[in-house]
Amino acid sequence: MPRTLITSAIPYINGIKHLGNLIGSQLPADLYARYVRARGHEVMFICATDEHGTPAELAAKKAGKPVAEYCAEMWQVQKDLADGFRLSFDHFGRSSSPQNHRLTQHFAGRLDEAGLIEERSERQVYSKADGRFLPDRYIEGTCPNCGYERARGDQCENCTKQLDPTDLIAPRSAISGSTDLEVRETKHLYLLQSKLRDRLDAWIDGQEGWPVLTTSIAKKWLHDGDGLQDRGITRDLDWGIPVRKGDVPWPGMEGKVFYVWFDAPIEYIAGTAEWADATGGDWERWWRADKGAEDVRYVQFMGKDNVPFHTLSFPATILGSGEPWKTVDYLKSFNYLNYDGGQFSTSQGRGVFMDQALSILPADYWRWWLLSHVPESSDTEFTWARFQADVNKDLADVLGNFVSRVTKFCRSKFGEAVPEGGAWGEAERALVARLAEGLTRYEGHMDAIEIRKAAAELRGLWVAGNEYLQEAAPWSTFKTDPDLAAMQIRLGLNLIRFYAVLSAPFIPDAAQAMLRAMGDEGAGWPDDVDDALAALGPGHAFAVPEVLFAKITDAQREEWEARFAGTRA
Ligand code: B3M
Ligand code: ZN
Repeated sequence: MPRTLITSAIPYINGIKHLGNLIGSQLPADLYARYVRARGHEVMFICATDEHGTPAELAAKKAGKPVAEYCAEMWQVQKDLADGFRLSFDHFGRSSSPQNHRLTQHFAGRLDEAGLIEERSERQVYSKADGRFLPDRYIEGTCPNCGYERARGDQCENCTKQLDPTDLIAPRSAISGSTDLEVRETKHLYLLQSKLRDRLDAWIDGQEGWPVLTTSIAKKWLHDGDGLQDRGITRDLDWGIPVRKGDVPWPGMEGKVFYVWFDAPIEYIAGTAEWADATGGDWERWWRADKGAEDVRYVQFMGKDNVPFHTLSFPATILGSGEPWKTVDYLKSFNYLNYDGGQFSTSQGRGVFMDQALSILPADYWRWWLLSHVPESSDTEFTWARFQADVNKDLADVLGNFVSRVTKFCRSKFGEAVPEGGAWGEAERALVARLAEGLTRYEGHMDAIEIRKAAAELRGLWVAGNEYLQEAAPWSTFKTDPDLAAMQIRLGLNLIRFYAVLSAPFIPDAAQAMLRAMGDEGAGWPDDVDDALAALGPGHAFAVPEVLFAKITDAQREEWEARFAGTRA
């Protein structure tokens, strides 16, 4: 059985994520996990909350709570929302787990033994007004690379360049806004990434068929200008993973913690260990080539701003350890989803957030629209008008209408069981041939994680069924040839089952409702379209399902447009 390890970038703990975050990693990762499970793979799908560093501390401060308490609460909030969107993680972990403490300290110890860590006295920005050092996001200023004015101390959101706080032009404290800053000496550990440049370069060159977006970002930071820099991996903060060499203290590093971007990707491994501890499973067979993971295919999902950390920093940790850890086999990255003429923004509360989305519509509406418009080759934009038009057309007019017409017609003319009728004729054989070709293309796009193409192909399969029904017109043939109508409807009912199975990765709740109505909840992926469309034989009982997708009305659209126009309180 093929084995697939899937990780989604782990969302920061600092509040509820917006739809741009969701479509940038977790949702496409879930689509793929559901698909490969349906194709018979053994899957380990891991996500977690990213709980350390300045985002967590700043958010807890704002909420007026101790940071550990804040993180525990927000983990539950994010977990419930993930469940609401039907994200099918095998485990949703926490980067603050004991497993991650242990593994992060282990990696640091190994890197030190390999001569890849150096203690450096460095100049850090100190805020006199705040009485503390200002690492990473505690400081904001202008990006020296692109001139963006709201760049943070760790990375420029605009051009993705990784930064050090002292690089910023016109810096200010993110806590107090104070510009009364000075540079002071402090000691930190540096990961000597520059020594790993050739190994990383060769490793990236050895990857076949990665998306251009991924490799171009990796190569850019590997070769451009100052190229791969040694990175400080410790911070003067209270909250985080204490700096230790494996299980022994690190002299001179007392009171310091690891940098959040050092421990966050290690949580992919630690999250699997959390899963193992909770279930009695074996996590090493997913992660260690010497413990059975050599045949695992590892796929990562993330937004483009996270790519440098996953193509350079995290592989530097893994390769530098000298141990046989699994590295990523395919890295799928995404551009940004914009909101109604601007950007989604957590800090400004702009856009639609996961809790708000679920409060107005079921998950499948969002899943379908977001996945079928996923920003793969360029940024895309959410507008309420597009959302309304696409959802009404694809889900209500095409798929929902098909299901409703077939089941209601059958109930009224033949009763609630699959009717018999004669053998397929020319029109049916032509439809089956069309569906078989489409299915092969759909599988090809899903295998390649070409999500927009896959969604378009799936929509095409739904449309083909509708067109068939329109031309076959069983409501007319019934009057002259009830047997012919029965055969057409028998095929229609089987199409509902077929669509449910293929659509489940995109719209799992509707798919389940369709299968339940067809009395075949265990239906598996079709090997052969002819067989799949004869699976429900004459006499098989079915039910007319509730309306699958209600149309979004103009009044609803206008109300939501107004409600979500401003910024969240
Ligand atoms: N938490 C950034 C983000 O949510 C960061 C990802 C970590 S992946 C190891 O976009
Ligand atoms: Zn920049």
